[in-house]
Amino acid sequence: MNITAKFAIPTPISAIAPLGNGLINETFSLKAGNQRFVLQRINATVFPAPERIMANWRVLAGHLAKNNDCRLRIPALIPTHDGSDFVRDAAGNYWRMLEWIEDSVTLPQLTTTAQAREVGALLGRFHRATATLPLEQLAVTLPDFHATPLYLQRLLTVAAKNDQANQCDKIHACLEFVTARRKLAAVLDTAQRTGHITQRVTHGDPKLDNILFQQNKQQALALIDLDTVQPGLLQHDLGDCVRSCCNQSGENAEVSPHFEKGGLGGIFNLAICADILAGYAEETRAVLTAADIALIYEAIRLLPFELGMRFLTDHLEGDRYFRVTHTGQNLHRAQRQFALVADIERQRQPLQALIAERFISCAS
Ligand code: GN1
Ligand code: MG
Repeated sequence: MNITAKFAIPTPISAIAPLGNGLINETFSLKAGNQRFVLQRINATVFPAPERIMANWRVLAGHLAKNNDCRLRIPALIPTHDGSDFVRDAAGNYWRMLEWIEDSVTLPQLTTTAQAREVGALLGRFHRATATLPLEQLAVTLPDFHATPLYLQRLLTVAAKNDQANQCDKIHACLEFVTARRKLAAVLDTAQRTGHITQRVTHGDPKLDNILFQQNKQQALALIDLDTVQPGLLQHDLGDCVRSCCNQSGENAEVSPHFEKGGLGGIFNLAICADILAGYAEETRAVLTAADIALIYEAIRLLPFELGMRFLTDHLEGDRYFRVTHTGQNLHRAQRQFALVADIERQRQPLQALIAERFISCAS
């Protein structure tokens, strides 16, 4: 089946090439006539009902079209000739076509204060723009996506049944690291259950790769990868964004043998974090409550902890979820996330001080 021919795009179609570093979906760029587009195959093992993603996308785009004083840009969904938002191939896979945002780039890492502020501000604008979008209009695209206590439970269950886990020193060290922090897993979940914080519209995956910059690398232009736009907690987004942007050598970077002590430090970049928080705080004054702010430090610590557990579980389960280039990569990624957690803990005092400073005038 010719997938691209189903979409309402110009012809001829050429130059189809893999795009980006996503770990879940398959993404391609293509040329159609004189225009470029993005084609994606959605991972239906991860997303139980991919059509919900496109339905949420439409809801979000419609909301932004009417209420966008934040000037937030997202890629448009390109319909098929018969007006659908996706195509299913013979094997049942879901494919979608997206607008190519012209003159944009992704940044492998943030190098200036201004870029970090832009990232924080873009995420803040997303939360501000969606604060008036009723949650019941959004479907849940990925159930329990940030249910950290469930990730912990699953990891411990999988590890208990896995012989490799008992024999490998690296896995053992990771499990000790996790066990020593098991209380951390419930911190946001409990705050939500007890009514201290409430669900909002979240992006779910605001890592640096999902933020497009203008070609001059100065202004953040658009937020992409909207698969996990669904009800969630603001802290999940902010924690995840900081986790990704402040881990400056990236998710696959080398780890020291003493990763659980934060290596030799220098893993979590506090200066970048300060500017992300400054940009975010400026945009979210009217959106954040004092209870939201009180959980920011824990969220920054929690998200790398959660991702580390997810990587480790996937390693123990045979790399079924996150794409890998070699066996052991998910274990390595887990170690890197735990090293980040340890480095955040090492810098707890200055980090808490700067959260207080950045958000002080926002508390309501
Ligand atoms: C996955 O597919 P991608 O690369 O945008 C994952 C995120 C992780 C991220 C780590 C649906 O995102 O939760 O933070 O990898 N997405 C899903 O790079 O699980
Ligand atoms: Mg994604």
